[in-house]
Amino acid sequence: SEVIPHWLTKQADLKPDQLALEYNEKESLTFQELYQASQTVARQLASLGVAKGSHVALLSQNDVHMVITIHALSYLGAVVVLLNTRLSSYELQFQIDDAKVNLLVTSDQLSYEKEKLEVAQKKTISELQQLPEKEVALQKELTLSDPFTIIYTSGTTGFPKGVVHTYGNHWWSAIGSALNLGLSPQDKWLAVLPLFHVSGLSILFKSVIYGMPVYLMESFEPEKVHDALMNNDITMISVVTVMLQRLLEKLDNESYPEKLRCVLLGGGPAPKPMLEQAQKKGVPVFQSYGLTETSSQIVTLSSQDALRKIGSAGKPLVPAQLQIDTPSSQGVGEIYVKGPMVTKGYFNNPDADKKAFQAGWLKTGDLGYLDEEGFLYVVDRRHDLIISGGENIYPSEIESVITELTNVQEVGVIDKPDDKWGEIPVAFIVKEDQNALDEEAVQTYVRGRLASYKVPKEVYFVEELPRNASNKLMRYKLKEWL
Ligand code: S0N
Ligand code: AMP
Ligand code: MG
Ligand code: MG
Ligand code: MG
Repeated sequence: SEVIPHWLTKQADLKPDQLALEYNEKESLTFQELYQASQTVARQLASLGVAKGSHVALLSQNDVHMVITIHALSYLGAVVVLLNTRLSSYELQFQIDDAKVNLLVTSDQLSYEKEKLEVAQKKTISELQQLPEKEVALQKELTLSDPFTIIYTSGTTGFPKGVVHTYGNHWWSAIGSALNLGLSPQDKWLAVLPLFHVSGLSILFKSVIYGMPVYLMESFEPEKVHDALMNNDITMISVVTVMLQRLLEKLDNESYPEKLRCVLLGGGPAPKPMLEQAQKKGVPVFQSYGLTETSSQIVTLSSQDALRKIGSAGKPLVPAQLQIDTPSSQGVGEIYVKGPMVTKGYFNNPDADKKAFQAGWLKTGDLGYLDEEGFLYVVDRRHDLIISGGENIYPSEIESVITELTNVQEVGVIDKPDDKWGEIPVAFIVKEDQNALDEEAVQTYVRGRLASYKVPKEVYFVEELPRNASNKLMRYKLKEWL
């Protein structure tokens, strides 16, 4: 299988003094420093027995230690399982068990989660830093077909699936992006999207593959991001719609510096009025389409085409292909994609693999069409998927939790359009008797079990749910009821 020199070791050799990471507003690491820090942590992890093939889960907000730990694990050939900090303990435990995790590493801030979760070994970042270094041979090369990261993505059945990314997936994702967006020695990419999503994580690999600095931010505070864009020589930033909306609100009577050349927008649909407003304010938005399974963007619209093709997600990247499966008379069909950035499959889940892949193509479940020039328009999401602020929710995950409540006979969850989050989940419930359950009780129960963005914002109690002849819930009817 194909092998490349370790990407961080390479940059430490080529550009030792080049800035690799800026964090906490004023602190920074060069590639040489990032390399050394990562090698040290790799040896500390080795003292715990972490080795090639180990599965190490990381639960952390975006911070410098998270970046170092990810690179450290690559020096050991271990697989990183990236955990979403907004999930409940139940959801985290499912992923830890499903991914066969050997060690959990949490940031110090999230150490309370560590206490609740069951894993063979657990360490906070501070505890990790106390460990002795074990002298082991660290990887000098990366084998492109080796697995490197696992990120869970919601599934239609209510159980999330672990998307496995190889080094090659991340490599080709970064290369495809650079061939599309271009590279400049001045580039600096602002990472405020979570590193536990491929949207944020992919920026780290672009950094070590391009030799490009990353400006890392721990949480999305619109004023702080605005100031960083104004004052810190940022050329690229990745955002989801809700972030761009909040940033545009901050941009009155001024514009971003000329050097900000790309605002990469992805993770869900982009409302046209927002795109038009961005255009008016001179913000260089690049719309994109991508999935966790495609290791980040796989289709992108350049800002030059943004107005002419408003609403389009663009064209597939150089190494990628796209086709519309069995299009209707209007040309709408399921979006299939193919390319070396596409995952080879889910972790330990042959059923999911069987459903998702066909003859080398990933069946995305999304519906779209191509215009006469080959630009992609995404018209509907994969079955029933709700996207709230860039976070995915399947109705079935919420339905199965609500069903656990006594006095719930049946429940149906749908999405409702929302000005802030794009979509929010709402629930329709048929009670067994008329008493003893109100909206708040339902919300409180769900809040104890699922991430808070999955708590139905509205709960309606109804006499019955609309079902078709084969007893299938007709969600579109529920949408009409709204
Ligand atoms: C939008 C974000 C930042 C909002 O979080 P914020 O404001 O920091 O909230 P908190 O302070 O943590 O919590 C306050 C309350 O708000 C609730 N809440 C938080 N997030 C959401 C949400 N998404 N929906 C609804 N409610 C939310 C909290 O629960 C809390 O409520 P209470 O008080 O009740 O507990 C944050 O949500 C965020 O970071 N979103 C983005 C996630 C993301 O990255 N999604 C993309 C995933 N997709 C991919 O990775 C593939 C596509 C891709 O790679 C890509 C995507 C975008 C851009 C580029 C690319 C690329 O191709 O490179
Ligand atoms: P995730 O699994 O979190 O990466 O989410 C991927 C899903 O987000 C896709 O399957 C789509 O349903 C949705 N999505 C991503 N990009 C777009 C876009 N440009 N327009 C509409 N939906 C999108
Ligand atoms: Mg997903
Ligand atoms: Mg916040
Ligand atoms: Mg998502």
